[in-house]
Amino acid sequence: MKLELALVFLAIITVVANSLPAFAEPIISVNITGGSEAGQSCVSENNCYNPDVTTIQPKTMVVWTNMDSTTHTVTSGEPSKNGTGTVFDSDQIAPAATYSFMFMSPGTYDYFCSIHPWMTGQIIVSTTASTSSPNNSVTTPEFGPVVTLVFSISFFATAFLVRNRLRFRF
Ligand SMILES: [Cu+2]
Repeated sequence: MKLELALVFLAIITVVANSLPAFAEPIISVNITGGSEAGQSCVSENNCYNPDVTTIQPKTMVVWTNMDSTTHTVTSGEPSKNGTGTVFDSDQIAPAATYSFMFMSPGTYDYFCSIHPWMTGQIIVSTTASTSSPNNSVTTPEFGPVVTLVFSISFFATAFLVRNRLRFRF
């Protein structure tokens, strides 16, 4: 009887573990390129933010990582227009630090660095496009380790129960 209960318990754990990706939002990363404060090269190569244009689905988290040795910002809007920073504004991102923003609604979101306004980027949120970018892969956070953990627990629990059953009942 205990073994049957344990197997039901393991089945429930397995179902819960398999449903986790439904709750984990995709994450995509954009790098703030080293040397961006100097201007010229990243502007001509369109990679001050790398990639400078990223297309994602709604409910995708974008994480900007400052790979430069100086402070930058991720500020919504265009530097030549009013109302910048109204959708999102990272404030100052220190070297090696990150800023994250979850995009919920479809649309085209321009952004720039308020300290170095020649640095521009764009996030396109589209329900029809798949989440993609040329330099990064989409990751589903914390699902891999959970699966491994659950599998390990299930394996050892089953082995333990089978061993006990063999010892006590046969
Ligand atoms: Cu900057």
